[in-house]
Amino acid sequence: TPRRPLVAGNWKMNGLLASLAEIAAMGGVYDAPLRARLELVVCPPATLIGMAVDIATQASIGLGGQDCHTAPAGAHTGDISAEMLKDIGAAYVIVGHSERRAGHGETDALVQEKAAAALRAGLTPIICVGETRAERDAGDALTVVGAQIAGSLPADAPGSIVVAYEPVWAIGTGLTPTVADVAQMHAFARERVEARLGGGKSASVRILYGGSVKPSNARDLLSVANVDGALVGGASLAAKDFMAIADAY
Ligand code: G2H
Repeated sequence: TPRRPLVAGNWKMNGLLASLAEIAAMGGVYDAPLRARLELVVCPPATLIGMAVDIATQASIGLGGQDCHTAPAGAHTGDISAEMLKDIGAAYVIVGHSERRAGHGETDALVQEKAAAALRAGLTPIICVGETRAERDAGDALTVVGAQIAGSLPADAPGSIVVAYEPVWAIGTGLTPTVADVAQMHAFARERVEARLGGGKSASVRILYGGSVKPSNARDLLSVANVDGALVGGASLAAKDFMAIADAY
């Protein structure tokens, strides 16, 4: 595959100054052979990104935000723009995570606007999609994810964007889909990305799997065709677990 695998950590609302030591520890394990195999990114809370830049840069670890506003600046109390993330040293930003879709009412249209804002600011968006348990049980998983891809990716996005398939029922639950289900979904997702972007761009779009990825299941999940890496939540907080997952490649 021409796609460089990407293992990204999503710290969610976790991390204090002391947690910077984990990024340093990740850097200690992310040696030249591992760097040659895969790209490593950490998305700490925005409060820590600026503090993490020196440590991460030295270790060749990329940094990302977990959300951004659609506007570059303005009267939006509490929000953070893609420009601000870029300014302090982030290269990526997660948009449309299910916790934002569910907890903050984010729609596909809004997620698409955020992804476009990220691209304008020079960030690579990691655009999240995924079905709920009820949707999967009803046999609608592919339909739902297909619609999310069509609605959440800017039509003119480049092939450098990242898509993360995160079944909502697998997030933080310890449950994961079968390897066969992951293979089916990722092949379908690539097809839908191509339908949305066109021009063969989907061949370079990295499609990550996310949802309860841990050292013990990483090898199985990451060896599936069309899985170009992982978006890791809980298991990315400790360098030991996160690097064990990265080492599964
Ligand atoms: C899914 C994932 C990271 P976890 O939200 O985005 O979290 O690995 O804790 O299930």
